[in-house]
Amino acid sequence: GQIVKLADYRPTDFVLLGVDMTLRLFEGHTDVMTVLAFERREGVAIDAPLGLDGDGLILDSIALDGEILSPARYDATPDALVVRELPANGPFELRLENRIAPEENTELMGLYRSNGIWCTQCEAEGFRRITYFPDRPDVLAPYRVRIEAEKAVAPVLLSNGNPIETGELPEGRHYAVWDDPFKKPSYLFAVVAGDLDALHDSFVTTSGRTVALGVYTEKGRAPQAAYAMDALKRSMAWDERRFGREYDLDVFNVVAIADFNMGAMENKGLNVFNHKYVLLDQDLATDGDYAGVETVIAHEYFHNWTGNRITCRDWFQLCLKEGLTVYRDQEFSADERERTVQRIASVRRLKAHQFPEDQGPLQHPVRPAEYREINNFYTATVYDKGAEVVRMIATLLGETDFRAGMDLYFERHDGDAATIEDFIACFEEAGGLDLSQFSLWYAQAGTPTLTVTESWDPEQRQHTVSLRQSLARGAAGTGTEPMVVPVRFGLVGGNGEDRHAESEVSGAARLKGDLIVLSGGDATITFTGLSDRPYLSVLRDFSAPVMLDHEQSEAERLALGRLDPNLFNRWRALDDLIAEGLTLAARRPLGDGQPALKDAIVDALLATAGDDEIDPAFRAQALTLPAETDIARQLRDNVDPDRVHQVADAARAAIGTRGLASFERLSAERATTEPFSPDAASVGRRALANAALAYRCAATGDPAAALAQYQAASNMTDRLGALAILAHRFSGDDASRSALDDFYRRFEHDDLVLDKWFALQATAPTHDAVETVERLANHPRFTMRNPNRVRTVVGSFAAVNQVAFHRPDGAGYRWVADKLAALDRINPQIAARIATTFRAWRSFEPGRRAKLKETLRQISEIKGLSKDLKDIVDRSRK
Ligand code: DPP
Ligand code: ZN
Repeated sequence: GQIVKLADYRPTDFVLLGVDMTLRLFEGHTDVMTVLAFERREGVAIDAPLGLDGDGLILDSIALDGEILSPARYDATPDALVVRELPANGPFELRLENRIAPEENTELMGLYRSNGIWCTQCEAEGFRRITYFPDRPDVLAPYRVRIEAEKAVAPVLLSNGNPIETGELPEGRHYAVWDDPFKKPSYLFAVVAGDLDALHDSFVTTSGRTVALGVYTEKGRAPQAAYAMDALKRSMAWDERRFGREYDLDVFNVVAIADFNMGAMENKGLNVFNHKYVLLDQDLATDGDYAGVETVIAHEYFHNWTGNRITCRDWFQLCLKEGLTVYRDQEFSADERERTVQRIASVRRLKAHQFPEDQGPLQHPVRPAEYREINNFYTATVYDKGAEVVRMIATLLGETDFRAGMDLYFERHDGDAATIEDFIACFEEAGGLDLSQFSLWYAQAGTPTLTVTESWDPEQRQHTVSLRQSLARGAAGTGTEPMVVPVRFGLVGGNGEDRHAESEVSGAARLKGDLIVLSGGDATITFTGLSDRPYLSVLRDFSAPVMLDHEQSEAERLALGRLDPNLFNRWRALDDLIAEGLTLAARRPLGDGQPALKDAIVDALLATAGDDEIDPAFRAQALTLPAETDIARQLRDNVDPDRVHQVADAARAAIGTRGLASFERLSAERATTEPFSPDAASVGRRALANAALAYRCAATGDPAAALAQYQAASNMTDRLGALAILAHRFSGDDASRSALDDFYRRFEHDDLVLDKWFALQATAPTHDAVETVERLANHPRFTMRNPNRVRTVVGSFAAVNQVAFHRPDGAGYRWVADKLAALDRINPQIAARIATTFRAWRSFEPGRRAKLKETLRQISEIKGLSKDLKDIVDRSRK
């Protein structure tokens, strides 16, 4: 495949003035007619041809300003259309006709059918599978779209913008015309047609315009869209309040689709969603599902300004819309729910997904400089680290200046296809500061290490804090210059209050309130006038995406875990102690008789968990051990996933045993069946009770309490929480089998719930889960055609089930490779995503390392390997 480079960017030779499309939908095929108005850009050579992108297209006819073109004037291949001898001056019109087959589109890019519903996915390069087009994000134009279909099959016809006309056609057909006055790139184009139900509502914007809202679902499921609709209205109000952003069209529609590669897609005025992020019902959905719907609805809605009104100049700038929009949806969740708990969840996700990516062979900067396949860059680095970079800008500027910078960005770049440089310039102006060094965060890949050391001088009563940053060169080969690292901190006294102290800085840093802005390799800050030694609470709220190397005694960290007025760091003090304990234990040989966690640490955890004064959601977070993949990452090399799992499991049993009475109380309390509500407080109580139940069962080795909760549950969170314990801790036992069978019988009618049944079994941490997934893949309800189903069986097995995927005999690797070979022919994008689980091969002990390496080689030799999968495998092997 060809490498696309940021440095090669240049604008198109022709400016697109407008798009007029007609899609005639029939059973088995769709006829597409596209009229494109162009104008040669000033200064472009008279003989410059017009090149359009295609992907698997066959051109049926082409006319220029109404005249059929002779074949000498153009070259049409499936991948490109080149037209020569175009008018020197003034606009001209190209009229193209082609036929496509949405029914045969298994990649789910372009126009395809899902359960009989026609829908589109065009980001990043799907539009070229519908028609020849300058399919790149810097080509913006207004669109008019006419859809025709048989009325009985597709009574609902939707596209971007506002509806302007509908009417009847012969032979039971009808049509609708949609007009989108906002110039947009082709990746935001969308069409949906089918027999859909809808939930309707409206929203009055701050300037008094009424927007008609619709959430479309498969027949009979509209009531399940109620929470999505509520989240949408809250998102619209929040964006007005927080960022002054008002919605701009007369309608806003969301459509829930069963077969969808991504979570959702922010098409202008017509968001298309994976139905997993729309449909909810307390009997069918967990609290996590509710949170997912809220986040994704908000995220896609927020794209209307950060992504659509201001889009990206090229795909290298993907983080311009994604990092910023993730930052915005995280802020929304923080405002709507509980800030610290949301922050803990985001940091956990960053560490679980982005850190390993940034420290392995698929490493790339937040703004990559080159790619072979853009679909492979919708990554944790672009999204989540991209959001962290925006968060750091907000931290450095402070609330007022950050908002001023955002306002300037919206004002200056509305209607533009912008770059990171454009974005940064707005904050430089608003904050009156130079962000050129800061911008290295976009260009340098890798996770920096921040090393912090302290020394207390009892004579002088002064505390010296030294900070040092370092960045190792990784697979991306980008620079390792010192960056601007905002370090939020506090000096905590024994009374749990932040001390104020005089300070003096030496080295490359400055102090701004509770922020140390480190800008060079190292700096030292001396705090004076202290009565006694404070506890240093550093990197509060995870103010920069770095690995913190802070040598601090266990006693100090236990004190901060109790006292720190910054709740995030109170959580982290304990979490770090636990992670460190587990990492050390995993390095020791099996059965050395030493406990995984010291009693003092367990007691601190139990004190937090049992303290009814503390928010239950926070206590549940505290009880959630670091992910085994995160422990593996911290081990760095010679990882044995079985050992990591044994250590984590032993820790759970030890915590459960020591806190049994408390866990019995906490898990039983909530069995007093309070009525279901998805609000944050109720969610926190359920999370705590379910965590307590898991520890209780880990301690007793008895599934009875889980089985009782499974049977008595009045909502899916409690039911699934109990089932997860049965399926994982008691995998293979009668209690587990009968509960799984019961769950299947209860919910087999609902594919989204069935996914949970598949996922729980695929992730059971036992070696025989390899045989389980083989059985699941042969289950009549398994299909490679539904991305959610593939992700729950193959994807979660490979990404989550560290014990079975990494079974020492290599059977897990072989099974996944086998599935990837089949999947790649159907949906290469999903295959490539799942294949990223092989990337960490170097970090394992020699046996697994060799087998992983060999499996990667075998995958690379699959005949007809897609560009998507080949790109991941090639980069992973390096
Ligand atoms: N639809 C995906 C998202 O919103 C890609 N833009 O992140
Ligand atoms: Zn997005």
